[in-house]
Amino acid sequence: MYTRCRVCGGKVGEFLDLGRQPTANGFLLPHEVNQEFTFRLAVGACADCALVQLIDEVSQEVRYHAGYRYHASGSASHRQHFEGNARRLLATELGGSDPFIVEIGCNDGVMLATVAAAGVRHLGVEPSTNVADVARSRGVRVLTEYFDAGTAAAIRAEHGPSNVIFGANTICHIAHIESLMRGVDVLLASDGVFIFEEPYLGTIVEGRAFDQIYDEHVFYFSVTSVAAMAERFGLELVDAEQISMHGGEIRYTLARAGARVPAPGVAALLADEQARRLSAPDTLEEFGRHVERVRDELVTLLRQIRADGLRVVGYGAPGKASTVTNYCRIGSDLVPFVCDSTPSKQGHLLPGSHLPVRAPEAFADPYPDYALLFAWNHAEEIMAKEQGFREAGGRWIRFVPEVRVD
Ligand code: JHZ
Ligand code: ZN
Repeated sequence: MYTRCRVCGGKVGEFLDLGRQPTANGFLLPHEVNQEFTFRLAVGACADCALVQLIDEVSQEVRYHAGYRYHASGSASHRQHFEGNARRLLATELGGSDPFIVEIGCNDGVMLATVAAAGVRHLGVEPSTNVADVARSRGVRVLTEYFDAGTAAAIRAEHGPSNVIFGANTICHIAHIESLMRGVDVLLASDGVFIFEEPYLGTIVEGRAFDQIYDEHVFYFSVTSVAAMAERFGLELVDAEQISMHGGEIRYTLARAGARVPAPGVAALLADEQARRLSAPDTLEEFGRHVERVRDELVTLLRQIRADGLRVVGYGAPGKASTVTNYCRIGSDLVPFVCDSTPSKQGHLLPGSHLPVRAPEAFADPYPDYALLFAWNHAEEIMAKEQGFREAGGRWIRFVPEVRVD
């Protein structure tokens, strides 16, 4: 159990307890339900550096392994986003002679495949061997390891310094972030950049996206906490851009201190977070009370629908669905199944709540009266492909930022 900040050693004050929870990507087969692992999902904020983080953590070997379920290429919008990222890096940071890029947690190669196709030197560092193999099949070079100071030193010894170190939805997963940051310091070229895009505390707190909180997300970054972390390791936050991924993230760019002129957006976002009192205890506690209200309203609604003899099916089985179903205790009595397009999730049960996951075809067979949108960050893509549901009189239920039926 942590009460000390993983970055600065300051005191972490707990503000939200989402109860005992399984690992959010721990999909199970029916015969495995008796061996399920759980831990206490609670979050707190560091009084010194403002970093919001889990109180207890799940070991990385339990989270990332040969059966990791999340495939980053699973949605069209993600594929486009990461291909765009790769093209931009190729045109900017990777334009010099024989550049080298390292990606921390390259998953199925959704970003690096474009870099590999351009013939640029690269290395993905990915501990989950199943997704690493998919990346390799796309021509991506992958080291199946966890990224830390030791791995970084070995990479530097073999390949030389890195012009870009990149991570997307992975840096916030790494509990040994202190070792990761030392590794970045070892590996980064003197004029290199460490770029990472992660769920944003501002979106989670103000957008009420409490389902972003789960075992894999050890940290909930803000511009304030990332700027402080950079400084501790001789780096500087030189850019912070808001992007729409996963409902609202920030892409942070770190360079060696003094190496680049910070973009004006950094100071603006820092001032904004101060003005909004984003990491203040009363702001975070108010968020916690809102989450309890959402839980009560959602459960009341689902019970009413069942009492009226109507059907609800869950749409999407993202990691987020584990948090909300387990926190609200939504079982198959309220939501008989969830449909998801990821083949490796189908035929399995959602962790903790044990809702069965079925292929998307089950959704229309026949359409339910209501669909509970777990993959709300993909609403546009999903609504576009499921127009028939609305036409058949179906209604969508959302719970972020509020419980809403439309
Ligand atoms: P999606 C991921 O979280 C995983 P998750 C990870 N833990 C992380 O850190 C965060 O991102 C930031 C399905 N789907 O992208 C596919 C459909 O069924 O919100 C996925 O299972 N039909 C690394 O798991 C899920 O929804 C569709 O049409 O919360 C979406 O998962 C579409 C578009 C998606 O990530
Ligand atoms: Zn701290």
